[in-house]
Amino acid sequence: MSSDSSADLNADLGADLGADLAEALLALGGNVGQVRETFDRALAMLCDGSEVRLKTRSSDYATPPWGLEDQPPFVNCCVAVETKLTPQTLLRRVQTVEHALGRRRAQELRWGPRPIDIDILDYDNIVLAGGDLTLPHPRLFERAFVLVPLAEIAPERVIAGKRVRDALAALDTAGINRLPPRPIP
Ligand code: A4P
Ligand code: MG
Repeated sequence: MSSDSSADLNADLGADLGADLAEALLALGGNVGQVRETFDRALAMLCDGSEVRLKTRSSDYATPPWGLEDQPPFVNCCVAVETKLTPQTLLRRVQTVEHALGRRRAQELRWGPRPIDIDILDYDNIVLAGGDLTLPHPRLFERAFVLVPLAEIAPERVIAGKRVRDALAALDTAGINRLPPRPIP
């Protein structure tokens, strides 16, 4: 490193990021606390601009609870990021962020209430199964709360042979509503 100034450090990290970049699609959801603010914090923690860079963020959507219906509505969004992390390292990073923002898996019901959940939907079309990471996300195509925001940012993307907008057309989107942008504080 040629200099110890933080500006130069960031410039060097930015240059590194350009080397071997993958694109990952992530789904964020939550229904406990101020979820939209939690999304902002999650993305600020996750997308440090060096190892993970935010490319596109969908609108936030209010969505009816899926899987376990007797719980408050969720807020969901999707993002595209560029990263030089491996898929497994990205998974550890998102789980660290979830934990920092109050998610406690051991105390949750499956598909139950949570302050934040971050799923990796796709990572450069890699197929993985059997370990602690399945790619693409196995329940992606069952979930309008994922496909509605994903279709906003990547309608033509083909994942596991299915175009996102076509997969969305096969699902019931009743009750899913785009939330207006929040005023800038
Ligand atoms: N894991 C494997 N593959 C992946 C991947 N591609 N991305 C493993 C992320 N994690 C992956 O995760 C359990 C384990 O899955 C992790 O340890 C990781 O090693 P989890 O987040 O605790 O999973 P879960 O909640 O039990 O199940 P699942 O199917 O991921 O469900 P969700 O999506 O987390 O369900 N309704 C609405 N409207 N909106 C929602 O956001 N969310 C849920 C939670 C239920 N209903 C919802 C929503
Ligand atoms: Mg999950």
